[in-house]
Amino acid sequence: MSTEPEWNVQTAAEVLLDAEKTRTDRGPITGDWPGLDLETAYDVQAELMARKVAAGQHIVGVKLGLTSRAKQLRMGVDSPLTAWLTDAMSLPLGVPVPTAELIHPRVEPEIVFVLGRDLTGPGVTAAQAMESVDAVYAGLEVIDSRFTDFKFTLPDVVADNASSARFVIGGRKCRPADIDLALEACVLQVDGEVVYTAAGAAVQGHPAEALALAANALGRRGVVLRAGWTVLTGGLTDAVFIRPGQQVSAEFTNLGAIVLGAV
Ligand code: 0L1
Ligand code: MG
Repeated sequence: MSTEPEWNVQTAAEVLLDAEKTRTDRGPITGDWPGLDLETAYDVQAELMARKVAAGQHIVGVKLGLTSRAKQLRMGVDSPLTAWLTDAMSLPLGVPVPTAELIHPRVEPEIVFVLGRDLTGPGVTAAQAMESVDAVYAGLEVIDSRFTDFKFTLPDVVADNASSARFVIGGRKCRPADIDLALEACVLQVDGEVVYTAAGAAVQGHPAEALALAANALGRRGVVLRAGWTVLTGGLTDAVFIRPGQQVSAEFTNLGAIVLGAV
């Protein structure tokens, strides 16, 4: 008798949560379940998040993934996606990445919005999206795909909540009107060596476009972006591995610098 799971939304969510809990990477779900389409993958993501919420986590915002060409080229996936942030993913500034809790963490620099009012799509333009933003911050996202070697298709990474693991928000709060975010530069270093550079325009031409994209995509699924939520607009550059003892830093023109260690 076969011991293969019967693939459906529930079993896929269970398999991904188990991989996260046991720190065990696996092959893509689409290898076992070739019929997993994008819409069903978002259902898996929703089921996975419902289980995290039932276990006590709270939704604190949304994240976009694969919004820059650098990320799309590296991952071989050419479409942006949305996913969720919970309080359990938030790493306070100055606290190192707990690598023992993760599989193969990588870090990427992001421009982060905190919303001052609700934002309801579809039909939202980038300019309208920016009107809902209260503050802009520098950010670092720690991603940790549950798939071996970060190899996945779009439905796989959507189901896996876009490789979410941890995120850090910088200490300098900026007003959106005070910065040209398309021209905001970022230098990413590992142990003092410059690895990647980018400007805010790397994210969909302007990070506000990414915010509008999230509002519109989630609006079509009946979800409103709430005042107070954090929005990670997507990696500006490719991500770098972080190992115990290493230090990754992102220095922005106006948003300040974030340094992230690892234990
Ligand atoms: O910000 C991002 O583009 C995150 C993408 C998540 C998928 C990944 O690179 O593992
Ligand atoms: Mg990211």
